Amino acid sequence: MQPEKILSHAPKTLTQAQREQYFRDGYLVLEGFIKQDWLERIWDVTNGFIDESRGWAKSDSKFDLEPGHTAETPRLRRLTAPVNHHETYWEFASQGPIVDVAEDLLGPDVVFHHSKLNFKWSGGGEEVKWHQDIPFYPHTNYSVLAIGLYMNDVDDEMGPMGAIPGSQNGPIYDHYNNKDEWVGAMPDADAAALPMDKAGWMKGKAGTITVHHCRTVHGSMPNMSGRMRPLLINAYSAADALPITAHPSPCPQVGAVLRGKRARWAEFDAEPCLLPPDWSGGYTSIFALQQEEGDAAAAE
Ligand SMILES: O=C(O)CCC(=O)C(=O)O
Repeated sequence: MQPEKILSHAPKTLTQAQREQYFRDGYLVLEGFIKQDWLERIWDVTNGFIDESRGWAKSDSKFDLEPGHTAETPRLRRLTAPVNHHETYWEFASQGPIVDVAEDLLGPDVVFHHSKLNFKWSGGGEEVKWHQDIPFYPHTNYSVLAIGLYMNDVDDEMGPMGAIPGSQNGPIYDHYNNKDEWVGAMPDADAAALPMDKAGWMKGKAGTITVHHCRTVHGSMPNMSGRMRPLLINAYSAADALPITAHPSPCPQVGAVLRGKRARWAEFDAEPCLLPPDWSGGYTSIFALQQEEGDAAAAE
C-alpha cells in the first residue's frame, strides 16, 4: 500500500505528522511510548532468560552468546524469537501498543513477521554494522518495518541505533563480501560513503520505541557503558507483502494476522531485492554473520 493510501486511514495512535516523518525519514523515535507496567512484565521474563542462559556454553537457535559468555558472567547477544519462548513477549508483540504503531504505518491489514531481543551487553557489547533489513527477508513489496523497545535508558555511550534519513528511498546495497559470502552488512566502501553527518541516533529513556523501514540503512556502535542495552525488536508487514524466501527464525507465530485480514492479492514492487542465502536449513544471527565467525551460516 502506498504511503498516501496508508495516510488516508485514520491513525490509531500516531499523529499525522509522525506518520509523515516516518515516510520521509524511514525511521521514527517515540520517547516513553511504552509504560512502566509493560516494561516491568518484560523485564521480569527477560531476567529469567538471562539466568537460564548461564547453562549455555554455545550459541544455538535460542541464545546467541558473545564470545566470553560464562555461567558466572553471562554475555548474551540475542534471545532469538522471544515470542516463541514466553507468552508475555507474544502478548506484547500481538496485542501491545506497538501494534497500533504498525497499523498506522503499514495500513489496516498487519501480519507478524519475527521478533528478537538484542542485548548489547555492557562493557563492549558488539556493534551492528550498517545494513538494511529487507535483504535478510525479502518480501513481494517493501511495506515491512521493525519496532524496537529500549528496555533501559539509552544514551550515546550505549550503542544507540543510528539510521540514515531517506535511505529507504535509495539503493538496496550488497550484503555479501568479495568471496560471495553473506555477511549481513554493507560493503565497507558503501558504508564509508554514507552521509554520517546526517545519521539520526535513536536515544531515549526506557520505554522509548524505535521504528525503522525495512530498507532504511541502520546500525549501532558497541556499548561501552556499564549498562546493558536490551532492545526488543518486533517486525511486521502489510498483509499484501508476502515473504519470498525461507524465514530466518521460523516459529508458529510467524504470519499471524494481527490486524484486519489476510490478503487476497499479493502486491509486487517492481524494484528487485537482493536475496539472502537459503536459510531453510538454519540461520544463526546477524552478529555471528557480521563478525564472520566460522560456521555462522550453518544449521544449528
Ligand atoms: O541492536 C541494534 O542496535 C540493531 C539491531 C538490528 O539492526 C538488527 O538486529 O537487525
